[in-house]
Amino acid sequence: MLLAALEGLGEQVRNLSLPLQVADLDAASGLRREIADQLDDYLLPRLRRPDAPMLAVVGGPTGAGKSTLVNSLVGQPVSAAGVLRPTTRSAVLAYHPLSAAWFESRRILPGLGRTTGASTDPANLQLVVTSNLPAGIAILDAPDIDSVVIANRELATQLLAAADMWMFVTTAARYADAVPWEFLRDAVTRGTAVAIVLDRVAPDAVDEVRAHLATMLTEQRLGGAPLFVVPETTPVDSMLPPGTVDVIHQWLLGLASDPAVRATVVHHTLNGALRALTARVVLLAAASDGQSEAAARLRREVDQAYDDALARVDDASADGSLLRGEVLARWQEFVGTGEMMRALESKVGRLRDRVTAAGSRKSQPGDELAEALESGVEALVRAAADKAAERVGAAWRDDPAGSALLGDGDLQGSSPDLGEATRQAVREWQDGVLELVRRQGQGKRATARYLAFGVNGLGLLVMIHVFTQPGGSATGEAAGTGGAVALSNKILGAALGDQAVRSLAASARADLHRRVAYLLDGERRRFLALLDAVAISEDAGSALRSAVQDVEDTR
Ligand SMILES: Nc1nc2c(ncn2[C@@H]2O[C@H](COP(=O)(O)OP(=O)(O)OP(=O)(O)O)[C@@H](O)[C@H]2O)c(=O)[nH]1
Ligand SMILES: [Mg+2]
Repeated sequence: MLLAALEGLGEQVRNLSLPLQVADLDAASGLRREIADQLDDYLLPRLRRPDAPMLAVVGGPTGAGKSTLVNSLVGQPVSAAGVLRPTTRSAVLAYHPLSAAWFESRRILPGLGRTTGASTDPANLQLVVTSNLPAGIAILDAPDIDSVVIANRELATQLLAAADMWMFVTTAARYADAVPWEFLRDAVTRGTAVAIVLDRVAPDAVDEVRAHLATMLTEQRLGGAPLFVVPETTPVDSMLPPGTVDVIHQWLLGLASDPAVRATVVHHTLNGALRALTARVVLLAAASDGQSEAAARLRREVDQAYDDALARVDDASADGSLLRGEVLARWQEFVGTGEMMRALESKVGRLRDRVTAAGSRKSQPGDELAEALESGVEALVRAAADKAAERVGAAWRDDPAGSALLGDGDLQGSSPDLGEATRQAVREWQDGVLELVRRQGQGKRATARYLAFGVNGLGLLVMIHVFTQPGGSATGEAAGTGGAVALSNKILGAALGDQAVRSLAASARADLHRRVAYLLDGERRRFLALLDAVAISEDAGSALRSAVQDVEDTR
C-alpha cells in the first residue's frame, strides 16, 4: 500500500546518516531535509486523510498584497498587512471550524508550533478559525519568497511544499522578477497545482499586462493555470473594497464545494509530489553511496598502510638487519667474551627472571643481548607504526572527509605507549621461545649437549636464528656476524637437531609475527575507530533505492 511504502521510505530518509565531509554534503543534507519535509508536510498527511480540507497556500514576492488578498478572500482581517517590507513573518492559516481537528493537530506541518494570537516567529503557525470560509478549503498566508529575510524564504518554501494548491500573487510592477519565477518553475517540476493572481493592475493596463503574463506562463509550461487579475484599488482595514476579489472567491467556493473537482486538484499535486520525490530519493541514494565510498576509501588507506607496516617489520626482523648497532655489539660480546660459553655451560642458567624485581637478581649471561633485541624490535615496530600513521594522516588530510574526521586530533605518530607495549610483547615472546626450547629438551632428542648448553643459551641462539632468516649466514656476513651466526647454527643443530631447529624457528617467527600484528592492529584501530564512530551503513543507498521502488510499485 502506498502509504505504508512512503512511511517506510520516510523512516529511511530520516535515519540516513551523512556524516562524512564529502564535496556535495550540503546539497545532500538539503535534499534529505526537503524529502523529509515533503513527506511529513504533504504526502503522508494527505494520503492518511484524502478527504481532509484542501490547503491553498498564498505565496509570492514581498508587498505583492498577499495578506491583503487573504483578508479580502476570508472577508475579515486575519493577517496583518503593512507598509514595512517584509510584513508577514509567520504563516497565518484560516479555516472553517469543522476543519479544526485537522489543522490544530500536528498531522500537517508537524514542525510548526500552533498559536492563536499574532506572531512574528517563523516557527509558529497562527491559527484563525472563521465561518467565512467553506469547510472544504483552508487558506494559508505565507511569508514572502524574495525579501532579504532568509527565514521567510525558507518557511515559504516549506509551506509551498505542503500546499494542495499554490496561489501565486504578483503585481503589475513585479511579475517579471526572477526569483518568483524560480519558485514557479519549481512548482511545475514538483507538479503542484498553481493559480496566478496578478494584483494591483491599473485598469487601463489590464489587457496588455494580462496578455504578456499569459505568454510568460505558457512559456514556462503554466499555460493551463487559472489567471486572475485584480485591479488597483485602495484597501480599507487591510482589505480590498467589497466585490474586488469576487471572481477568485467564487472559484475557491467552487473548488471547495465540489469533492470531485477538489480531488482532481489534490490528485494532480499528489502525483507531482510523488514523481518529484522519486527523483530526489534517487539523488539522495547516490549521495549516500558517496558516503560509503568515502568511508571505504579512508578505510583502504588505513589497511594498506598498516598491512605494509606489518610486512616491513616481518621483512626487517627476518633479513638480519636487526643484527646491527647495539644488538650486534651485544651479540659479539655474548659470543666473543665467552659469555655464550658460560651461558651454554650454566645448567640452571636463566635468561632473565621476569617475575622477581629486576634489581634483586643477578644479571645472567645474555641478558644484555636479550635486552638489545627487545630495543631493536621496539625501534623497528615503532618506526613502522610512525610511518604508517604519517602515511594515513597525509592521505586523510588530503581528503576532506578524512581531514574532518581527524579534526584537531593528534594521531600524527604511533601511540605513546606503543614502545612499552612492544617491549612487553618481545619479553613475552622471548619467554615463549625459552618455553619452546625447554619443551624441545624434554623430548627424546634431549642430549647431553642440550643439557650442557642450557635453555637460555639455546633460546638466544634460536632468536638470533629467527632474526637472520631467510638470509642466514649470508646476511650475517653482510652484517659482520657471519662467523658467529654460522657457529651458533652449528651449536643449535648439534644440540637440538636441524629439523627441530627449523621447526622451533618457524614457531618462534610465527609467534613474533602474531604479536607484532596485534600491536599494529591496535595502532590501526585508532584510525578505524574514527570511522566506526560515524557509523556509515554500507547499503543505505541501495536500501533507499529499494524503498523508493516499493513506492513506485504501489502507486
Ligand atoms: N493601493 C493598494 N495598496 C495595496 C493593495 N494591496 C496591498 N496594498 C498595500 O501594499 C502593502 C503590502 O501589502 P501586504 O498585503 O502586506 O503585502 P504582502 O504581500 O503580504 O507582503 P509581505 O507580507 O511583506 O510578503 C500594504 O501597505 C497594503 O496596504 C492594493 O490593491 N492597492
Ligand atoms: Mg504578508
